[in-house]
Amino acid sequence: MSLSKEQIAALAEHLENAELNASAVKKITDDYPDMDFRDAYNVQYEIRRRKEARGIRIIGMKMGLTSRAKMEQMGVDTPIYGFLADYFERAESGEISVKDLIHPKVEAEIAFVTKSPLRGPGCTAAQVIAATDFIMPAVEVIDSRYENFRFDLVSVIADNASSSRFFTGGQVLAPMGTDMRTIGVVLEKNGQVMEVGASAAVLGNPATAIAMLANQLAERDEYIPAGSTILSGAITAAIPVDAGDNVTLRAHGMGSVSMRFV
Ligand code: OOG
Ligand code: MG
Repeated sequence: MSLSKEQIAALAEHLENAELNASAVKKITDDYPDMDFRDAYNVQYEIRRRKEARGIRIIGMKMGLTSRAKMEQMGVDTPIYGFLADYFERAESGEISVKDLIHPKVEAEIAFVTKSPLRGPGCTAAQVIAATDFIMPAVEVIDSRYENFRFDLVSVIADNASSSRFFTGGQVLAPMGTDMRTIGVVLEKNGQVMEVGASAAVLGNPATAIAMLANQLAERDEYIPAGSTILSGAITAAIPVDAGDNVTLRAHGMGSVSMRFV
């Protein structure tokens, strides 16, 4: 750990302002090259605390960089997590205004909704399946607060793993009887296929990403509460979107989720 309490508070305010004003900033490790993972999550938890102090609810969590496609796209090699605030969620078939965002990209994901708490260490994919109420297709809209979407792991963790908005919808599935590895996904923009993949791209099984989240949270004595919505991470690379774009995610056996960027 290299950051003082005051530095953590100042960095959290700086990054949250970048989010709220939709203005890009340079990555924070340029000024704090000695920051470590613990410092980075401390900044993320301080952003979370600031939001909760204003009455914003935390409705779930997300894993990021859980597929090879994403790790290669962003040039980093370790899965990370972030939190999902209530105002990140958008209704299926809804609109999303790009003027509130810096340089949004969309990702195809599988969302898990839990019915009982999940705690690490030692949390397994089987325990995740037992604690899952249902899964559904999700489109995450990521929006790094860093210039040109360029960062290192420590910087992106502090920036709440680029979280900004997400859509869920389509057809929910019970975890029992579903092979979570073979869910085929097609991500379309303006009627054109942009990315295709299968859910096993996420750590072999997206349930493993949720178990990894529980185990990473345990390092801070945190856990996944019942009733959480958790994004398991992008199956394919993310694609940039702009005003006027229509995006549809089709997931095999799970219907589709669509949205319009305005
Ligand atoms: C970090 C967030 C990655 C995912 O699903 O892999 C992420 C980023 O690429 O900006 O949400
Ligand atoms: Mg994501």
